[in-house]
Amino acid sequence: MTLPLTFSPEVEAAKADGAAIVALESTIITHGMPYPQNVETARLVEAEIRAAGAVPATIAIMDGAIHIGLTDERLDALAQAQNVAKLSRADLAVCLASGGIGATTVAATMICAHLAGIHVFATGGIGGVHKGAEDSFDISADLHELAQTPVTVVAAGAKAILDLPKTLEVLETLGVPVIAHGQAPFPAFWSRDSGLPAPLRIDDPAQIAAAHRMRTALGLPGGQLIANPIPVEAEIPAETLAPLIAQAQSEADAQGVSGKGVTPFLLQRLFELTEGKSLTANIALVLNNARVAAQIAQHLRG
Ligand code: PSU
Ligand code: MN
Repeated sequence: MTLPLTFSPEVEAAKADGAAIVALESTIITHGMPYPQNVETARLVEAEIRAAGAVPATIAIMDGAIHIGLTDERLDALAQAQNVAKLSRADLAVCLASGGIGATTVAATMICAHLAGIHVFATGGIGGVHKGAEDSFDISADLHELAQTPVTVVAAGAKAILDLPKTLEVLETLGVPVIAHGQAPFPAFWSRDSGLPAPLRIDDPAQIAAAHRMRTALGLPGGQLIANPIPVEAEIPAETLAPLIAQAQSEADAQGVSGKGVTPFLLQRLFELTEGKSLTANIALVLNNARVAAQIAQHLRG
């Protein structure tokens, strides 16, 4: 069976030239932001990567193929489509085999990026250990993917809707390097400081790339999580968010939201409870991550 990989003309050319390429996920488009901000943000993020001298490769499943890089028409169609599946490691093959339309989470994007020979990926925040996981067992497959697929993921830490101490513990257990960029603390998505120290810190993108290559040389599977804080001017203080997160979480519990529905529900409720401020911050941090990912990708070509 041949691998159902379809490259956009832009990414195809970048691969032929050995140019720097940055993968982008699509769940943030279909399940993380409302239309039309989702498609506007996706275009801004792509533009940011091009401005930083790299080529963006937004990844999604359409028409039975893994699309590496979306044309403008495909990006628009995805952003407006209803009932797009949220794909992780478990459901990627089924979506492809059945010809459905699917958005890739961090886990699925890492798998597809690796198949496409792309080493760096920018997103907003990774999935992690949910609050109350001791009862629900809700731990994102993103964490296990970081432990087994060799892609460097640039994110603004993990979302403050998660249990961050437990998320860091699981990452440590799985042997995932968690590397803060430009500061010592582990960032908490909308806020720069989670109150927890990051296990590792590297400020130089070239050194982040060297660490990526070193893992491969050592025969260690898995990637790296680069925890890049939201820009100062865009952050929402953790104290402001804490009561709103608690409210959103108790609503999710009361309504019996579970499984794949939890993260999209919490993000949507926070968007409403912050009167859109969470989305503005989310856009700023993704752009910032795209910039850093493009710098790392310059040192991980080919
Ligand atoms: N970051 C965002 N918005 C999102 C996500 C990340 O700013 O919607 C998505 C990512 O695709 C991530 C997923 O992989 O949420 C995690 O979902 P879960 O908790 O169900 O594993
Ligand atoms: Mn989950």
